Amino acid sequence: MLLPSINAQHYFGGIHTAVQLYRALAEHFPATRIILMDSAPDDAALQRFSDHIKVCCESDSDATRQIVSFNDRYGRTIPVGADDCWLTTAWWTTYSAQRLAAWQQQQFGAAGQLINLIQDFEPGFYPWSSQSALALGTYRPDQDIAVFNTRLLADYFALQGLIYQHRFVFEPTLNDELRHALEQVRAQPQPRQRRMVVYARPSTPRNAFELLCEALRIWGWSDPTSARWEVVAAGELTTDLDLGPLKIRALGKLDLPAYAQLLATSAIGVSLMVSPHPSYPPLEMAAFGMGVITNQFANKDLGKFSPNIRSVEQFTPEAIAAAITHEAGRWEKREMLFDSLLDMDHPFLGEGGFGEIVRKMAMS
Ligand code: TRH
Repeated sequence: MLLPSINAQHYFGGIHTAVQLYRALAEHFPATRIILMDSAPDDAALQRFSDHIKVCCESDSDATRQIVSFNDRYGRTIPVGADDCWLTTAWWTTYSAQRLAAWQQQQFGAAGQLINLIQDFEPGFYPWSSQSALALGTYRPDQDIAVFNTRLLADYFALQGLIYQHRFVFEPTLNDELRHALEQVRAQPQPRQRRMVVYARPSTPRNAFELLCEALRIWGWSDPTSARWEVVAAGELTTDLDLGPLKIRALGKLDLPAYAQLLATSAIGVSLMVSPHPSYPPLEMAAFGMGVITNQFANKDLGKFSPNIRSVEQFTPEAIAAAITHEAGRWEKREMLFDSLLDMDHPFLGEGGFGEIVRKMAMS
């Protein structure tokens, strides 16, 4: 598997999902390695992979579970065998693996199979540019196996004319640590505060941080009850923000128990995502019984999944502010549904796992 990083600061939903698929596939391979393309693993990350050993990129090791740093790769090479198969996620890891597979073709007469775990429509992360063109170029529906994170995303690809001959689709599920925390919360519910949690990631444009701030500012100026709310930002923000009518308290990236505790005790969550993928936070917030504000995009409308989710159609600061006002009003009148999605038979709360997909892959 080629991955950007396994370090905690990069370990959000996408990388966690890739690691889960890797672990399910690893059971079917005599040896596996994780090749890290962007950041060398730190000690804490290596401890989370205690069944793997760290191997220098140039050594031809026999270890059955390896972690290889390949971030510092100028002028260096990596051993590749005829039987190596590739699992990628994030377009630049796919780009690299496709070139490694072409090298196998030249050397050994056959390229290794490539499984592309597609977790978003990545050309959309850039303006029309070299990057967007390269990202688009990594979609090879005639050659690679696609594993789509959500039916929504698979349908979006089909709408773009990208129809993979070999494709598998899964619905993501609540992370095990969060599931455990949710069970505890349901057994012993805690009082909720008049607190709003916003998913704030200024470094990932798809999470629309500027729109979020502008919507909060409009809400702050237009709704007198906003002054009673505490607004906290989870994700990446490390210093508090003064938006004028209201302040955002920065929480940075929380560990999962602290994140679960925050969701269990807060009333409203705002989590935007300019992409056909739902992203995990709106589903997690809804699972923990919060009133959630997110946005529609192309074929995505999470409002269909839960009465706890308000999915704005018009992606404007005014529309988002109006949705926040509405949810805040429901909280004041205690009209909100604080049942988790658990009662709604949503796949996000199902058992999940990649066993079924891996079995089907082995059969095809
Ligand atoms: O990996 P992500 O940044 O998102 C990716 C991309 O958005 C990609 O486009 C998407 O398709 C893919 O995931 C599935 O993660 P995301 O979805 O934003 O989820 C964040 C996760 O991080 C969530 O599971 C909870 C966790 N988290 C923390 O551990 N601490 C925190 O403080 C917060 C806010 C979240």
